[in-house]
Order: sequence, then C-alpha cells, then structure tokens
Amino acid sequence: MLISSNHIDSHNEDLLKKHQNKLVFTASEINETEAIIQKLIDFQIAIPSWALGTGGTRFGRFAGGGEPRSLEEKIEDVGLLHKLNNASGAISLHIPWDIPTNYGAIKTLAGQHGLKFDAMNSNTFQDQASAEHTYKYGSLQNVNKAVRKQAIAHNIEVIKHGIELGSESLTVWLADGSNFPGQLNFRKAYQNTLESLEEIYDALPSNWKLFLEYKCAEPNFYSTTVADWGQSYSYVKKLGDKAQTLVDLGHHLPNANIEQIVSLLLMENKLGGFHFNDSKYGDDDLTAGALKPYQLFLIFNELVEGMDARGMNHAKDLGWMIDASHNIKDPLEDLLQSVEAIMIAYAQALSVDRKALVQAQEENDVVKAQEILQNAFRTDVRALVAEARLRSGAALNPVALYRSIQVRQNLIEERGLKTMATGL
Ligand code: PSV
Ligand code: MN
Repeated sequence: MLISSNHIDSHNEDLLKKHQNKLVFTASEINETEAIIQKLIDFQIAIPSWALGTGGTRFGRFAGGGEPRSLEEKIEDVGLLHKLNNASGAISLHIPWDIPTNYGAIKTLAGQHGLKFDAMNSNTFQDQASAEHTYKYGSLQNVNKAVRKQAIAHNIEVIKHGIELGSESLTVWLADGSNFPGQLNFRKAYQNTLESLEEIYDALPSNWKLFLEYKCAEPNFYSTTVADWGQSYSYVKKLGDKAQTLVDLGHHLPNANIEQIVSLLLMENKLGGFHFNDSKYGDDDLTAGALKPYQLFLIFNELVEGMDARGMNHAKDLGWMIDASHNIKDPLEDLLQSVEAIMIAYAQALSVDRKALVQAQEENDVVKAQEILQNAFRTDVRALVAEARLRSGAALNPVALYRSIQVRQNLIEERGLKTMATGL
C-alpha cells in the first residue's frame, strides 16, 4: 500500500485551524521555536526491521495480520511510517533475518521511500540451520575456538552486507554469559570476547562504527559478558576510536540512572547510539515514553547538553533507533507512538532554559533547577512536533490518518491474515 500526498493534504487541511491556534499558544510559552522546529525536521529515528511484525513472549504470540513477509515488505512498512511522520527515514537490518538477495534492487526500493540503511545487526544468539557450531554456551566468549571463529565470520559477513547497502555501522549485542555460578571463568570469557571483537573491529571500513550493546540479564540469568555500560566501555576503549557503547533503555537494572550514564559516555566520546523503548520490570520492549516520559526527557536533556558541549550535530553524530516489541498493539501504530514520544522528549529538552539552568547549578539553587526542568517537561510541545511534520509534508496526526485510511486492513488484504515477519 502507498499513502498518497492527497491523503496527507486533505487530512492536514481538516486539522489545520486547530493546529495553528495551538502553535501560536506554544510559541508564546517557548523561546526560539523556529530553531526547535528546524532541529525536529532534521531528526530521524531508525526503525528496526524486527519490530514490524507482532512480537511475543515465551507463552505465546498473537499475530495481528498483514505482517511483512520479506525484506522488501519491511522496507515498504517503514516507508509508510516515514510518509506519515517524515521522522523514520532509516531501517536497521538484522542478519540473517534480512539477507538481501539483490543489493541494487533493495537500495532502489529504500531510496524510493526516502530511507537509508542504519546500523546492521549481527545475530549470534540463535543457532541457524546451516551453522556447524552451536551458540548454546556463547559466541564470541566461547571456550571453543571454532565457535568463536564462526561468530567472528558471521559478524564480518554482516559488515559486508552493510557495505553493499551503504550502512556505516555494526551493532553487536551478545547473549553471551552464564546461567550458573562456576559455569564460566569471567576473566577468560572477557579475554575471548575482547579478542573476537578485535578481529571484527579490524574488518570495519574506515568510515564505520562498531556499537557494543550491553544488557544486564537475559537470556543468561547469572552473568552477562557485556552486562553494563562500564563493561561495554572497557571493551570499546580497548578496541579503538571506531568502537562505541550503545544504550538500550531496557537493558539496565531497576532504577539505574540512565541519564547519568549517557552524560558520562558522551563526555568520554564513547556514546555511539540508542535503542529506545520503555519498561517497568526488565527488557520489556514497550512503546518509548509509555511509562516513564520524564526519564526519557531527562535522558534527552543530558543528550542535548552533552552534544552541544562537544559541538555535535544532533541528527547525525549519534545512532538513533527504536528497539521495541509489540505484543498486543498494531506494530506500525506502536512505532508511530514511539517516534512521537521521542520527538516530544527531544523538543522538551531543546526548550530547556540552559543559561538559567547553568546559573542555578552554579548557585546550588536546587529548587530553581527543578523548576526549570519541570517547566520544560510540563509545557506542551506537541504543536512544535506537528509543525515539523507539516512543513516536511507529513501528517499532522499520523496515527489518526493511519486509522482513517485503514492501512492495516489494506495490508491484510494485500498480504493475508496469517503472514509472519521474521524477528523475535
Ligand atoms: C537484545 O535484547 C536486543 O535489544 C538487541 O538489540 C538485539 O539485537 C535486539 O534485541 C533484537 O534481537
Ligand atoms: Mn537493543
């Protein structure tokens, strides 16, 4: 299915008056709204190929129908999102779920939808039918050299696919760890992982980055070999300038201060990118901003402050991506909601009165500092985000338009009710 500009225009016409009134009010509340709108127009959030189908838990999966059956259809789905919000201009592929058979055709298709290829993701957490060795006891950390070699070769293969598509980064997430005390020698597991990562790092083109994701637990429940930001930092620091840490919001122990982690990694030039989602208990992979919008805002507050301190380009110098799983919602509606929540948090962070905040901090005026942050958080910035969409030809209300033109119904008619996308 394709969404036409006519669809967008008539939807926007209906909502225009109300939107303009809101925008005028917002501009009276917030300074420099033009600069904020421009930054919002430039900001793009990559969509993971594995989040386009219905997710599941180990108890079950309840598919909603019309899921993409191929890489081409995944690209088309992200194209639909991008047409609706003009903020989802990239797709992140996971190999071997998304092996392209014809690079040229895939690139052309992505180009037609205005999409780029974001980070490539390797998969050494599942055994493939064609694989000689099992990852049951880990991949890059494995005590068996042949297993490590297989996992290294896979990552190098992923880089090669990425080069063909024009991607410029590899994200490595390792399920490696142990389930029981005594199972693993932590030092040896670290050393094996480091040596394996070094081989992968050596295969990176000069303009590429390697993002090393960390996760405190799951699927291993006693230890994880890259468990937290400090452990990831220790690896990427040894690897070199092209290696950086990737923060997935759901990968922390409860109550971790993610905004502080982000701030320090940025200061050390070791923050590579993000996987946005939200959670209550663990790696719940829920819609970004669904539970803790204030935390998301505080994270963006540190990002904006830290990126500006280093003179970084907000849109280009870090990898921005969603990593979520949709068990009961329509995945495309859920992704639209996530992008919206991220844009809102970013706009709020851009609206913080930085000079006043610095002064409050210098004067130890704790009350003032809180007033400044909470004022930014509590001021409604949704009209700025909508205006950014309007100016770039997207919909004022993407979810409403998605529903009114019955996108999911159309996809079910095109693809069938029982289609299954690859992913988790
Ligand atoms: C692991 O939980 C993770 O967050 C990693 O980013 C994976 O690549 C992704 O989920 C999908 O498996
Ligand atoms: Mn992730």
